[in-house]
This record gives sequence, structure tokens and C-alpha cells, in this order.
Amino acid sequence: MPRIDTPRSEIVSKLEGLHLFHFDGAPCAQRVRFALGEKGLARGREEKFDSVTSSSVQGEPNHWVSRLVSLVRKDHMTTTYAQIHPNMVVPALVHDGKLYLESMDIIEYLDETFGGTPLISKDPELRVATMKRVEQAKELHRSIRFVTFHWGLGRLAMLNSRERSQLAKLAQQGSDGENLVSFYNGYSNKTIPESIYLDHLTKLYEAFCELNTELKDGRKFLMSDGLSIADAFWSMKILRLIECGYPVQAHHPELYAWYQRIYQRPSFQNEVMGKNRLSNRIFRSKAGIENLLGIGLKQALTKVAA
Ligand SMILES: N[C@@H](CCC(=O)N[C@@H](CS)C(=O)NCC(=O)O)C(=O)O
Repeated sequence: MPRIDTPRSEIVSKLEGLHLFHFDGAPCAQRVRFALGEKGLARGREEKFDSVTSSSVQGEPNHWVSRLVSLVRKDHMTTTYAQIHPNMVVPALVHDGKLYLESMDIIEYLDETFGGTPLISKDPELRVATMKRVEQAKELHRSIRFVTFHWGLGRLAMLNSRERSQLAKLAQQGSDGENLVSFYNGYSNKTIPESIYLDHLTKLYEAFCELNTELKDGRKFLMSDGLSIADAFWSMKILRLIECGYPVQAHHPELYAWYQRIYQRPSFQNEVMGKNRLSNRIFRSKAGIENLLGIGLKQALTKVAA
């Protein structure tokens, strides 16, 4: 049963209908937007993430209100957002004044509450297997962070000392459940050894090899011929890694073909790519150049791929 979180923020209880706190380029938010799209709920108007004017708090039938929390401007490291999400990460969903955190719990909630494509099977065995795959994806999110920061975001994602003290202060008041403080200290001071990044890349590579093997039996999606929450989780990892220059097709052809099936779905095109297209193109070009120069993720992979 998805958890309802108790917010410290007064914004939450004021919101009517569906409001999603998210960022276009964040995989954790992308999977929730994908699920919303599969449920027939489209992106509606844009509001400032902290706006509580009488018009901004209103819901929109069959749509969700978009409240962008910019990870570039560091909106997520403000007191206002930390009172909505104590871990200072996106996404956070509010439905009629109730707060839902954790992308897995949010998608479970959407699946129980709205029609459209079912994302969690009613068959007990398939359900258990699906949630196991989702848990595996959840655990590997840490690896996605290390790999995509190192080979994708680079200096852009480093925090200066003022930003790091602000983060540490907010983490003390909240919960820092995603260990942002230690990650950003190591990342910004460049004290994380290359071997750690390579270990995380190895973990992802091995998981993709495993999925690639499973897909060889001809199933359309990860768990069966039906789309599921597992597809929502894993496809966003692939999207992000392709942006960082991971040659998915060359290393995992079945997985790449599966990803293409997901990529072509209207929910992916509209809700995931939508406003993410330009940054997707910029990151892919940057990664393409680094791979050409021999300093990219493609070359790093040759060290981990058996
Ligand atoms: N377990 C959380 C993870 C959320 C998470 O880590 N979100 C990332 C974006 S994918 C974020 O907001 N990161 C902020 C940062 O790295 O500064 C979930 O699945 O909702």
C-alpha cells in the first residue's frame, strides 16, 4: 500500500487535483510522468513550485499541474522544497492535498487510483517478480547517480562550499535519505576515486546483461507481453545512459530493441521527452564528442565489459 507522507510544508494541503513536483531531465521524475501518461493524465499548466495563489492551487481535469523544481538552479535545496520533500529530491506528487513521495510508491498509488494501462499485475506471482525488478532498479539508482554525474553532468553538477553548507543544514532538519551530503562533498571535491565510478558502471552493465538475456525469450516488455512499472523504471535508466554516451545497442541489442518499443509510446514521447528534447540532444552531442576523443563512457565500458 503506497505511503502518504506527512509534510512539514503548508503548501501541500492547499493543492487541489494532481500536482507533480519534478524536473524534466530527472529519471526519477520521468518514470512518474511516463506512468501518468499511461494513465491518460497529460501535463497541464506550469506553476512555480512554491506558488499558492488561488488560481495556481487549482487542479485540471485529466491533467496534472507541473511544478518544476529545477535541479540546475538548485530549487530542491531550498527550505521551501525541503519542507515538501525532506530528502530534497524529485519527484513529489500531491493529490487533493495528500503528499506521495518515492517514485515507486507514487506509481503504485497512480495504478490503484486511475484507469489506463495497468502497471502492476493482479497475478500474485508476476506481481512479486515485477516488484523485485523494481527494487533492483531502485537500488541501482545510486549507481546511475555516480555514472551520470561523472560521465554526463561533469562540472555542471558540482556544488560550491556555500551550496554544500546549505545542503548540510537542510539535511540536518530533514532526513537526507538519498545521502546527498556525502555524495556532493566527495563529488565536488573530486575525492571519489575512479575505481568507485567504474564499480558503479560494472553494476549497471551486469544488470543490463541480465535483462538482455531475459528478453531473448521474445517477450515484448521486461516482465511479460504487458507493460509494467518495471519498464517505467528501467527505460529511464537507459534514456539517461544513452545521453551519457553508453552504446546500449552495441552491448545489449535485445535491451535496446525493448527500449525502442517503450520510447515510441506516446506517453514516452509526450511526457518523458516533451520538454526534455533539447537537453537530451545537448548531452548526447557532448557524450558523442567525448567518445570520439576516447575519453567517454564508451571507453570506460571497455574496462568493465567482459
Ligand atoms: N528514491 C527516490 C530517488 C529520487 C532521486 O534521487 N531523485 C533525483 C533525480 S533522479 C534528484 O532529485 N536528485 C537531486 C540531486 O541529485 O541533487 C525516488 O525514486 O523517488
